[in-house]
Amino acid sequence: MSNVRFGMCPLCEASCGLEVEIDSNRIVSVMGDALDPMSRGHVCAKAHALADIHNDPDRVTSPMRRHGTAWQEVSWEEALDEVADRLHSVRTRHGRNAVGLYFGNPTAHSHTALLYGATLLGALGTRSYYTANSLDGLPRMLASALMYGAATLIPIPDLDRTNHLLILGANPVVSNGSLMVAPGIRTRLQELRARGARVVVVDPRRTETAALADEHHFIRPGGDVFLLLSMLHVILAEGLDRRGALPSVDGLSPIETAVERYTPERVADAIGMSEETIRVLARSFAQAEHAVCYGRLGACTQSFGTLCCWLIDVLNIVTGNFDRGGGAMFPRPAADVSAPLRRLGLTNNFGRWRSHGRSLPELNNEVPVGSLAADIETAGPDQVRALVLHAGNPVLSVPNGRRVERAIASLEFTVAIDIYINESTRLADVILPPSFGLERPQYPLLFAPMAVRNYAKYVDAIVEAPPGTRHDWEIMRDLSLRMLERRGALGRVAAAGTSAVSRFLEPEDILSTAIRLGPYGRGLNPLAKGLSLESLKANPHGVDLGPLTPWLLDFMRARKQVVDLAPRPLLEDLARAQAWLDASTEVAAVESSELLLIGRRDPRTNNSWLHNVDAMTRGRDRCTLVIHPGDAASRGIENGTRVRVGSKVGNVEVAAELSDEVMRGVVSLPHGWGHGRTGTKLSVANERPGASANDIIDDAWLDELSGCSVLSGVPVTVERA
Ligand SMILES: Nc1nc2c(c(=O)[nH]1)N[C@H]1C(S)=C(S)[C@@H](COP(=O)(O)OP(=O)(O)OC[C@H]3O[C@@H](n4cnc5c(=O)[nH]c(N)nc54)[C@H](O)[C@@H]3O)O[C@H]1N2
Ligand SMILES: Nc1nc2c(c(=O)[nH]1)N[C@H]1C(S)=C(S)[C@@H](COP(=O)(O)OP(=O)(O)OC[C@H]3O[C@@H](n4cnc5c(=O)[nH]c(N)nc54)[C@H](O)[C@@H]3O)O[C@H]1N2
Ligand code: SF4
Ligand SMILES: [Mo]
Repeated sequence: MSNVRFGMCPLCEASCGLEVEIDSNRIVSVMGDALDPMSRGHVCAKAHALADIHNDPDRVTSPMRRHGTAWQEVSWEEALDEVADRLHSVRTRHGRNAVGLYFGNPTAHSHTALLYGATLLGALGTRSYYTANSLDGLPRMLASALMYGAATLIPIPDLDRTNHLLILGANPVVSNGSLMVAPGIRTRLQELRARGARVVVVDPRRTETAALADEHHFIRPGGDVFLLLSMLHVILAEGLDRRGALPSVDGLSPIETAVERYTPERVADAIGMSEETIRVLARSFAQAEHAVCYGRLGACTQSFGTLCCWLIDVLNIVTGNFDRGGGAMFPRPAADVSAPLRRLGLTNNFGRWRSHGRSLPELNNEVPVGSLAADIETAGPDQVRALVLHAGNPVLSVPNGRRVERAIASLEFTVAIDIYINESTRLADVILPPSFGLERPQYPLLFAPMAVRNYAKYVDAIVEAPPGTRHDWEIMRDLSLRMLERRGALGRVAAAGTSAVSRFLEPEDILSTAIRLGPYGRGLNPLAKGLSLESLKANPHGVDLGPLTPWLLDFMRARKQVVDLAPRPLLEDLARAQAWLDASTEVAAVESSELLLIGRRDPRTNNSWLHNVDAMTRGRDRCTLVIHPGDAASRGIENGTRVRVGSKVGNVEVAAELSDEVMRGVVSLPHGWGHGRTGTKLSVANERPGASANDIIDDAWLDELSGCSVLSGVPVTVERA
């Protein structure tokens, strides 16, 4: 007999509420939950993939050990012991930094993995700690650490109340939003425009989001920093700022000095925008009653990503649109596990150590993954010789993926905690299979703090995980205990302590305490009214906690802190941007044979790993190179022509798709493809392999300040294959 249960989609930040029909342990249908106060019934095509992955015959459902090219099933005890022995052996011989740890993107979508990830990192005690954040939001976090003293304070656009939304380098209509939890974004943007607000998109590609906007302007990839400097120049020069109403900030006068030289005349040609457009963008933003500039991946994972994130905030602040309704705001989540760390000043550590192979700076313990291959290849005391890979596919997701592939293959030992034998995990010695998606409880621990409304929601597991799997957090716990136990008497004491604590502090216990002690919680009084894990469980649709309210500036004032508008490392990094501007004006005069590569997301993809679901990849080829007809003509390229796209690090061959949706000089290729490699078990994905954008993205490119990989605006050559 089938019945209906309520769940949450773990695939992207939108975390949509689901109404799931199940029959025994089979997912019959997945629909949007109309009663979810955030997603209001919205789901995208990908939600249906949850059922396919749950049942995917290619899924790993028992621990596996590799012998050459063959995999052998082993028991959990045997697998965990072997992993702990091998990691411990590397650690004993080469030191703790010789064991690397990588958390991929889905780690962020499992609150239980997040809570126990810290335990695993603690047990490994390694400085060779990487996450997908250094392919994504690292510059944003560094800007926050430098300006507000906390990397976790991410300004979120108050989407539902703004009058003017300026979007730089984001395509939320396809991505469903990032560092902005706003499920059903298409409807929200339509509602926004229906009440008279303007949406302006700045992007080298006329995107699906641009199609819904009032205005779209092309910009040369990497040019945003100069657009922002120049907009600030116009606003300050024309007295359009709201300095009278500015909160307690430091550093307005260094900003005035810094932007002085960036007149629209100076930057326009280099960024491919007219002077008049820059002026109009600045004036309309400053004159709107409530405006907010929202920048995401395209503005973040580029050469000047940290500068962009900083200047976006400066723009919001000087126009009076910061920590104020309709502007950039800071949600108040029900469970804010980073708040105690923030209070202790533990979320603004930067550069305490540097990565071994490329000397990239640490931010709150993690070093940029752009250093991983070099950390493995470079001899020395901290050389990485073993790797723990959790929910990541760096072979496809990190620039110069072929180098990453060779590096991981050369390791002494690798363990992957993953649901698939994919391009990265096939290189592991042992794979430990976790539960997935609707097979475990969910709470948006990382995403409620980024939502455009305050809300909370907890859902239980809806279906049972395959019998041979374990939850991510259990795997992390058991691995941590075994690692500690191997470290002599002290280690055994630590293991016993961790084991005892973890019995009382399972993820649900931690979550329950955090909610109780949070801003809406019952506190320690059992009779008091307020939010608790139990009350959330009783309402699986979720609870609306109201619109965003201002709090950060008061909080900082009470602690005698001020927003630093002009942190020194950022001012200094402007020199690097200036050098780019000087060089680019010279280059612009020459007809360049190189084109600038940008990415593109498809509504049915999720980075590298939904391609094994037939319904997500069926039909037209999605891994094409979009090129402007003008750039195609001079190369003899027509629609459908196979082209070779190349750079210093490699070549790929894909079909060309001619369209003026990209600006002249820019080509677009999606990432996450490049399947069909020997040893993978992805029967559907391997039939439609596509090519990996990261096989041609040169890893030499970095946002040098943060060390974040550059995914956008890298030069490539394009010719007929
Ligand atoms: N060129 C280019 N490269 C990019 C990007 C780009 O735009 N352009 N985008 C970047 C971005 S934003 C990101 S976030 C990264 C992502 O980079 P990664 O996180 O390295 O890669 P994913 O493709 O997300 O792979 C996720 C892996 O997790 C596994 N998985 C799924 N669910 C679970 C689970 O519940 N538990 C466990 N243990 N495993 C699970 C999947 O099988 C898959 O192997 O890629 C980045 N790379
Ligand atoms: N369907 C789908 N949804 C996803 C994902 C997916 O793979 N598929 N991945 C998820 C993940 S992990 C993330 S982090 C989010 C990312 O979500 P978004 O931040 O919305 O990222 P993208 O959709 O890649 O959009 C980035 C935009 O930046 C533009 N761009 C590139 N370079 C520049 C530049 O120099 N300047 C400017 N102004 N624009 C530029 C690109 O053309 C593109 O339109 O999406 C999430 N949602
Ligand atoms: S937008 Fe789609 S993928 Fe993202 S949470 Fe909602 S249903 Fe899942
Ligand atoms: Mo991401």
